[in-house]
Amino acid sequence: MDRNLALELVRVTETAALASAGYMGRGNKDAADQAAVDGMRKAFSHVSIQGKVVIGEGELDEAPMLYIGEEVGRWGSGDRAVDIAVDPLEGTVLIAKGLPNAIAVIAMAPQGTLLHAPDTYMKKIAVGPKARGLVQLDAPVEQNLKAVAKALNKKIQDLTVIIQDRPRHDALIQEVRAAGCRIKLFGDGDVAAALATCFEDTGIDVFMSIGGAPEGVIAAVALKCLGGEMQGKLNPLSEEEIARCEEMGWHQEKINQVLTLEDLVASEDVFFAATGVSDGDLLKGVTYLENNQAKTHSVVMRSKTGTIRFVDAIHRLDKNEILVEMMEKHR
Ligand code: VTB
Repeated sequence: MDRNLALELVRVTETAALASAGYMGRGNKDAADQAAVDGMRKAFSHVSIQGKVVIGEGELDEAPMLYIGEEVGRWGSGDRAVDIAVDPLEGTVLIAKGLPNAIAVIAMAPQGTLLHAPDTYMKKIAVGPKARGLVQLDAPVEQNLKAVAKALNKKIQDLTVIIQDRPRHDALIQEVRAAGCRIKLFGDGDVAAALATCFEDTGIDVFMSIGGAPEGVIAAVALKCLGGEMQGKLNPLSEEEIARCEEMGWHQEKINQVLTLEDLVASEDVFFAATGVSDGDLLKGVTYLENNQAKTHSVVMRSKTGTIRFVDAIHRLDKNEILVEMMEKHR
């Protein structure tokens, strides 16, 4: 992939964010999600790729748009064949309640290189570049935290671990507390939480959680671009999830396997783009300005070149054709 398609991708995440941000605090997570999906799909048709969704809104029968297997992009004859992973609105509950850290996000990689993760839970660990290679998903929590503290030249009491606020993490939280670390609990949106480990300003050093496997693959693309480390292991929590794994050819032995960053994303030329929908640790959310304008804040990355761009944009909601359509439908 020669051209920096990341810049094309940011238009897609911007459109999803702009389409859904109007739903902030309006208590309707499904409408917000639908708006993001709608915006993302519309904007995709202008991107010069032959894209296939490998992680999306679900199977064809359960999602009308951006379903797994859907073709996205312009599909021009010279366009590159790519795997696409999307989460048009990562944190639908966050937007419905007006809480921080909702983002619109896309990951892209050469065809056949993104893990086709079943939609089940996944146990995950992520750290920034300085602690890369020093954590092991299955190692005792304290051992990992000590290794990270050493790599970051910090006292263990000064480490901040971000964990999703769920009863399934009660034991983990106890272990992190016993090790003496600080904890930041978050309600939803574990892609943003994993990403935060790679930016010192966020104050977040380690991400440990059991969250969605699809979100794990998306975050892994970002961590690859950022030089961080991420590992995962499928963690189906119900009979239904086990059946879903089996349907996709994940038998018990494969489920138990620790997936390295390489297993999650088997390419060194991957792209990631995210736009803030509500204000977050890394990205500000959409703000509305005078004269029908709105401002977005995004981050775009490419692993091959290692470039990380923060892109601020001011959009005219009454001039851009796609945005005009989105505003009519969703505001
Ligand atoms: C996870 C996490 C996501 O929802 O899928 C979570 O990866 C669902 O957890 O980022 P629960 O089933 O406990 O609610 C998110 O937080 C948002 O989609």
